[in-house]
Amino acid sequence: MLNSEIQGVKFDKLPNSSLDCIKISNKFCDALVSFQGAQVLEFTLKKFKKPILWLSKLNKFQAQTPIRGGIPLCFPWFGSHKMLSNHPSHGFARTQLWNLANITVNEFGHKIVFELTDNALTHTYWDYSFKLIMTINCGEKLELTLHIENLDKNNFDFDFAWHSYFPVNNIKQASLIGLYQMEYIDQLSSHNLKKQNEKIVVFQEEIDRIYPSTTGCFILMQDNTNKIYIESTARSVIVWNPWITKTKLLKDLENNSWQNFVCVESGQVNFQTVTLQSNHSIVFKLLIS
Ligand code: TA6
Repeated sequence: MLNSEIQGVKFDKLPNSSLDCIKISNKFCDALVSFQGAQVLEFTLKKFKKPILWLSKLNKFQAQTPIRGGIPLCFPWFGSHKMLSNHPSHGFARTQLWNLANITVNEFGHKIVFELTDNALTHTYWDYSFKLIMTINCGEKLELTLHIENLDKNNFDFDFAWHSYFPVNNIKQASLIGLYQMEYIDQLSSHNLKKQNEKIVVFQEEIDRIYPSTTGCFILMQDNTNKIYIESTARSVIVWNPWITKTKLLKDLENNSWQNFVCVESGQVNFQTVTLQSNHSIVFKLLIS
């Protein structure tokens, strides 16, 4: 067990689990972050007294099992692997144990820095040398910075997404602003390119859409008054809710949980795949408030 002399930092284990986590509390927010996946699991802004991330109650927090909720990182591919069906959905970053590089606190809150470098397992899935640095700023806003370094002698392509789960009181009263006139791929139909003709996205049925090129800035109306601002330097966004039938097929979701979350996932996917040259790096940011 790690111990911490830093104010507002507590190292612990996830419930009934061997997985390490960090509990953060400061004047702005409370947060829970797992070492597995460098994944923010919970984040509550004290001024609103409500969580701005959603976490499934059925997570068992078993090692190398994806945790449903918070902000899982999909890297170095999104969704199923294009060629190899036995490769993990959404890549390996979210099920790897990341190294805690640093934690600091100042008047603006806590900054946690996690790192992940290639290892024998990652090379079986993706034969490149790399380093990921995830910086998590827990303050008046939740800010994630992902720094991707290509340490390989070859260039490599990657997709990524912060697969963020946001709470809504009733999905049917929620809506998403910021996608008007953007093109999207409907994962539930013929995968052909469609256009967002309505000014807002509403949720009246299962939805699974990839918008490859957007402004990166959105407003999630949780209901008629409460809203969450999502701003990213990444250009793609994926919008997902499994609705009734799909939810029943996911063992880490309660049957009625589809009513209380929506995923608005910021990243670079599809024709926004990133090509990173050897010995180069790139940085993406996500701000949630
Ligand atoms: O959010 C888009 C998506 O690719 C959906 O198709 C669904 O598979 C979801 O991700 C959840 O994926 P997971 O592997 O976390 O169950």
